[in-house]
Amino acid sequence: MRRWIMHVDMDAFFASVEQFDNPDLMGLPVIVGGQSDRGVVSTCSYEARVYGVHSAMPMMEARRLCPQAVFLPGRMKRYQEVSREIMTIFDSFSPLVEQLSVDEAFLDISGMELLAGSERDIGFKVKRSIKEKTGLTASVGIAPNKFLAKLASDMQKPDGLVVIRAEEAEVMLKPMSVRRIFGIGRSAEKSLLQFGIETIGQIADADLGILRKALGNNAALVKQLAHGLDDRPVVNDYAAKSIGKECTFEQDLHTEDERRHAVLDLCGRVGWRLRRSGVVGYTVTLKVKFASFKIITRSITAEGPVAYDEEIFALAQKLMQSVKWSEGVRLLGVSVAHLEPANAVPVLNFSEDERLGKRNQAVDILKAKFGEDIIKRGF
Ligand code: TTP
Ligand code: MG
Repeated sequence: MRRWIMHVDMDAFFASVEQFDNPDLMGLPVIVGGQSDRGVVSTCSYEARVYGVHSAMPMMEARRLCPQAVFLPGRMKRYQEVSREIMTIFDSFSPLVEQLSVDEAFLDISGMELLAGSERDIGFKVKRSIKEKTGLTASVGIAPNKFLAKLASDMQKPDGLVVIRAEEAEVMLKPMSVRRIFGIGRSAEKSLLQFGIETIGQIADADLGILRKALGNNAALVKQLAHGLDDRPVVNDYAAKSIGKECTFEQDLHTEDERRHAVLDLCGRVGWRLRRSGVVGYTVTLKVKFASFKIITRSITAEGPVAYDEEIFALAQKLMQSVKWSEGVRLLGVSVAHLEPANAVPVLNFSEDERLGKRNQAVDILKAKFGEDIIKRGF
């Protein structure tokens, strides 16, 4: 399967939120940041960037460059709120999302282009979804790896969408300044210059020994990047997270059979998300919302890690037995918490694991290709 990584970065994030919340500011230079004499600019709208204002600039200088701008102190709580909305949108597009900062994330969308038409279509969908739900624009970069995806999202800002293909990467990178490589700051740039190296193309062609002198231990990684290669995975911040899925039913469920089927379906969706994210979990939680809107949750912690549909379902069934089903069910949810990387866990029950592993792998291949509704299991 071809790897496709998407990098999404919101445009002039804090300033755009201010403009959206107060339409009078639309089209005006807006500068957000510390208002005292020693304050610095957090960010500014693209209308203010025309005057040379940028992030991290002293506020005094920004006032001098663009005195007619609207100056605002910023509302961190509000930005966090919008940030959460955006991250939820990302989660709905991919089970494998790595948040980098308040307004940007990597999404692993490998295989999904088979579903959605093309990787560019997925980019459009993400942008449209953000626009619809938050009113804001984002710039999207799509490429075979993180390095190129981040570069791509920056190439057509604001409201951009750029796809870089593996075969065009090296030629495109060649003339770029070494500073375009994430992690090469002013001092690394200086040391490279001592060896006459100014462009990414020159790094690609340089002798590794020379690069080591200039960059130390990072030399090999940087040389790879200069060739457009980067196999760093997209990693979930799974320690803080659980992976789960909920479903509100059009009509309340009343029978054990209906509940069992619904929970089985949820376990399949959760299992798929765990495996795609390369994690296993220990605690399974069942959430039930009854017709009366009363909500209960029940949790169980397994002795060993779980990631296969059958394992999650076995635990969820135990939880179902502990619930008093005295009324109709409006919503059911299954989630798995206490996550860790799958490769950190030694396999104990080898033959059983192998059997389950093969079965789950077959399901995963179908889901990646045709979407997760392609297959439903019966036990
Ligand atoms: P960025 O994504 O770097 O900037 P941006 O979204 O404002 O603009 P761009 O269109 O170029 O992406 O940072 C996201 C937010 O983080 C930004 O809106 C404000 C905050 N921030 C600071 O507070 N200080 C800083 O120095 C930077 C760079 C960002
Ligand atoms: Mg941004």
